Order: sequence, then structure tokens, then C-alpha cells
Amino acid sequence: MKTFEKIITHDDFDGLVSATVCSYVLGIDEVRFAGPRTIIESRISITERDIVCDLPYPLICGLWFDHHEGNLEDVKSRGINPASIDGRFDKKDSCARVVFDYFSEKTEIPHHFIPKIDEADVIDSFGYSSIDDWRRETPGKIIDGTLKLQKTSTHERWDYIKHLIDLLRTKNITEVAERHEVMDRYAQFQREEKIMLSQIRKDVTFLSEDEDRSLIVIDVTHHKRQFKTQKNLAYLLYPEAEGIVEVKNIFHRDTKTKDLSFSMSLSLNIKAMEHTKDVGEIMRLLNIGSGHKGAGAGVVPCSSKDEMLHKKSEMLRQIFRLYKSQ
Ligand SMILES: [Mn+2]
Repeated sequence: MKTFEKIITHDDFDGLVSATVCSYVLGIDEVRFAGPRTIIESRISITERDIVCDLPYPLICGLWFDHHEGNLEDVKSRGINPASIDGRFDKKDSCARVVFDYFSEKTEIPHHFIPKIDEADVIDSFGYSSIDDWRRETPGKIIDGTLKLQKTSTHERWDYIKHLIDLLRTKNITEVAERHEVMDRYAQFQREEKIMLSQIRKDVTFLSEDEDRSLIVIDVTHHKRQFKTQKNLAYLLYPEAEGIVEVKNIFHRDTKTKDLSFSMSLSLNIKAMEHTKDVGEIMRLLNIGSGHKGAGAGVVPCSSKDEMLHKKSEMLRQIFRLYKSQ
């Protein structure tokens, strides 16, 4: 068996659990964090002695674990046979599941890992059965919330994730979620979420033709700066809505461009029923992007402010019309 040096993982909950399994099984302490762009732009050094989890394939690495279909397509389009890559790709709900299945076939993994993998599946695929189910506190969701803190530096954040990996390797997830360093961050996260919710409340609109208020429109194009929103929080304001369309300007580095991005998703309550809606199809019909049934996104380039305002309302009307026709 090869000897491995370090783990490079996505800095989210799925990446955390994936790295924890690898770290436990292979006895590796060295962990680095990255986002998909870091890999695509080769801004991190990765060697054949490294394990890469929940991220695009970096061309050279020791083991690659992933579950994002788009990343598999990229591998194929580069003319690489995915079967020739060590590790595993599988279309599971989480990368943690892929890693767990892979190592379970080779070695015994303690039972306390099972709830961690189950939570990663639900959190990473947003696989909740209802809005209430989504809002219900679980140890995984508490830890996930602490990873979403805005007021923290990248280094502080990575040190914290490393600390969590250390704890989760041997302790059960409930015990970890109850620790003071987790609880303190979670309280901070809840405060930030409240602020976010009051911001969303200001940015929510409905189209005039949408008499039933079925599609929540979150329009953040008037903001000069870019900030992260959790658009699903809008369901707390309008629990009966069937979906959300968020429209924002694309930022290039820190500069606001006139190009628009539309992202749309269906509500958990709709997904739990039999329905004929297909968000990805709407994006494809409008020729602006793609996606799957439950969620999709598209980009509309604009060259002037007038054009942007015109295309914004035009596109929202089209999205609504197609949605209603499905
Ligand atoms: Mn993932």
C-alpha cells in the first residue's frame, strides 16, 4: 500500500467528515482545506502522496474521492478514464459516504462513524423531508452551522476544522456538538442567521402575476457589495411558497459586474410531493444554464445598466411562466 502524506478536503461539513474517515483509517494528521476553485486554478500543491476529498480531480494525487457529477464529467472531457484513478467516485449524497464505503470494504470502521456519515448525506444533499425537518437541530446541523460563521478568519476557521477532525475521529458526534467551543460558535451563527433573515425580508418580492405567491424572488442586485445569503431562510417568512428564485450580479474578484445570475430551487414541501416541476429544464429552455429537477442556475450577460434591469424583469417573467406551465 502507498504511504500518504496529507489530506486535502473541501472546507464544509461533508469535507470535514470525509477527512475524518481518511484521517482515522490511514492515521494521517496533516489536513489542508480548499474550495473547488482552488483546485481548478491549481493554487495548492498536491502530490501523488495526497488524498483529495469532495473536490474536483487535481490531475495528480494519491487517492481521489468525490460525488459531484460535474467533476466526473470534467475528468472524462479531459480524456481520462475515471476507472484509472485511485480512490472512488460514486453518485452518493455525500462524499463522506463514498469514502466510508470505500474503506469499509478494506477495514473495520467504528460504529460512531455511522451517524456522522448519515448526517453528511442529509446536509450535503439538502435531503430534508420538510421545512420543519430542515430546522430541527441535530448534532450534525449544529456543527455545520459553526462552519458557516461569517465573522471569522480563514486561518481561524481551518484551525477549528482541524480541531473538529481530531475530536470526531474518536468521539461520537453528539459529544462533539455539546462542547463549549462548538456551542459558542453555534450561538454566534444563530445571531448571524437572524441578521441574514432580516436582510432577506427586505430583498424578497413577488411578481405581480404571481397571485398565489408561489415563487419567492430574492433580488439582491441593489447591493453594492457581495455577501453570502442563505436563501432558504426565506421559507421561514413564506412557508407556503413552492420555490425561490434568487437574482444577483456576478462579482469579478470584488467588483460588481452587470452580468446577472439566477439561481432557483424548489421548496422541501414541493419536493416531498409528486410533482412535474423541473428547474433545470427551465434554465435549459431559456438557454441560460442548467441544473436538475429541484435546483438550477443560469447566467445572463448584460452590457449596460438599462439592459440589466430590462433582462432581469424579463427573465423573471419567463421563469415564472415556464414554471407555471410545467
Ligand atoms: Mn459534498
